[in-house]
Amino acid sequence: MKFSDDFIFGGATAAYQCEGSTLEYGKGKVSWDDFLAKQGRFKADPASDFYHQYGQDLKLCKMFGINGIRISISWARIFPDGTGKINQEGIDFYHRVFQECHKNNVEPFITLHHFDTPDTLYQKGDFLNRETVDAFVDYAKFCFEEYKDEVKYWFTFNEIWAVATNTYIEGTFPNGEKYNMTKAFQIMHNMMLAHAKAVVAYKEAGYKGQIGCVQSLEYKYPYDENSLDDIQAAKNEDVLQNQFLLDATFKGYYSTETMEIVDRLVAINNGQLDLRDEDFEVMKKAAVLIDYMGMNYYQSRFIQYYDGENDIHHNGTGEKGTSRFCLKNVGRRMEKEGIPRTDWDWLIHPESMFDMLVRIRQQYPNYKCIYITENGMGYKDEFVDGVIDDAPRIDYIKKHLQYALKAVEAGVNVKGYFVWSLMDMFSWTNGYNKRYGLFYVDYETQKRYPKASAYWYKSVSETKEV
Ligand code: BGP
Repeated sequence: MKFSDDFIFGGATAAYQCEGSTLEYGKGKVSWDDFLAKQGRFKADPASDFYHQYGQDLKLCKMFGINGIRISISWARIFPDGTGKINQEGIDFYHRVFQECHKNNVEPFITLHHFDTPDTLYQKGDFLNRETVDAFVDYAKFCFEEYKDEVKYWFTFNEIWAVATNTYIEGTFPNGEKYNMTKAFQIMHNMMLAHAKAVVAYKEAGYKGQIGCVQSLEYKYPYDENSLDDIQAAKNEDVLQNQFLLDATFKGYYSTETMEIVDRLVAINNGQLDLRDEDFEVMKKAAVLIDYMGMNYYQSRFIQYYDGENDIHHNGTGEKGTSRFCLKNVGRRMEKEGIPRTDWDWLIHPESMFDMLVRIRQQYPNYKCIYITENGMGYKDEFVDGVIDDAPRIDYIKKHLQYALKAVEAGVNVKGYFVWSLMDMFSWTNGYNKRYGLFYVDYETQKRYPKASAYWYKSVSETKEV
């Protein structure tokens, strides 16, 4: 079986990770700028300098059969303070980028928010503050109208779970709070509310394009499938990362099963959630109106029962075997024999992507369509005289594409796949030694070099076979 002729073989990017020029051309500060400066490990300038290099990146897309690109708009380039005064230079920049996409027959899929809340709003509580919800909707409406002739595919948010866990559980995103389950759930809810309001606004205005959001999912298996405790631990983590957001996306409310676990986890934290009836009204509307969901999929987890103290260590250096994720009353993530890992301890388990796709179709039969909006492998690429032989990455992508195709065979409507990432770029908590690109970036010269994976991806895009 082959992929259909209109299948998107894409590459994914995100503004803050590739644009560089983080405080130039009228752009306002975002939550990351001071946070990274304080850490002093690395910064997002010039990254892959997409601000100036997008012409060559899009040319490479065309040459290598990449017919779709995920790009995010930097909110603070349009509204430097999040609301109010606009920055014309920023607005014009994205017009130029989108026009260049179309010139090269590369369909732009645009994300409105990819982890980079404008600092002014971030300082007021980010999406925990409902003012940010309203500001986001205004920004979204502005973009819908401004770019209506160039953009037909929108995503409201990238990876709401990643925002929640990295900000409030793992503490690796600004400003690094740990083990606060209540804030994690609350920010997910508020962001899904903002998503829903933006979707309803888009559809009510009658634009011709399509809209959805991007969720990051990981299949959670019990470490010991015969242990009831492990089964419950896996369910806890599943609700925390997957089911809470999938319910919000496709139902517009949280099921009783979901809320039982959410309430328990929040109560243990002595917390309380602010979930209002009027939120669910708009979320239910959006659940019917969305055209697709973007699924970022990298790995699965094996979860064991755990009642010890919270203990999380993020492997942000590529020193294999240094990760720990033990969450009190939720579970502990385990390695599993026979399942390989990357140097950053990400499990390579492609069949779990199939399991997740099939699960969505079964559990949320109204889902319409799925784009795999990110999948790829962080790897310490070696550059030898301009040649980058990234065979492990090819193997990773190939197997995931095979399982995507298997899911299509099983009746799941998957319409596209975007490799994370199009070219090497800045990685939020890992810096620059974790490369993902199809194209190697020499950060000194900003020259791009196609890796072996880029040539291989081109042949897949041409033959539609994998
Ligand atoms: C996703 C994000 C991307 C990207 C990717 C790889 O969570 O949407 O922005 O960074 O993961 O993650 P990392 O860079 O941490 O390896």
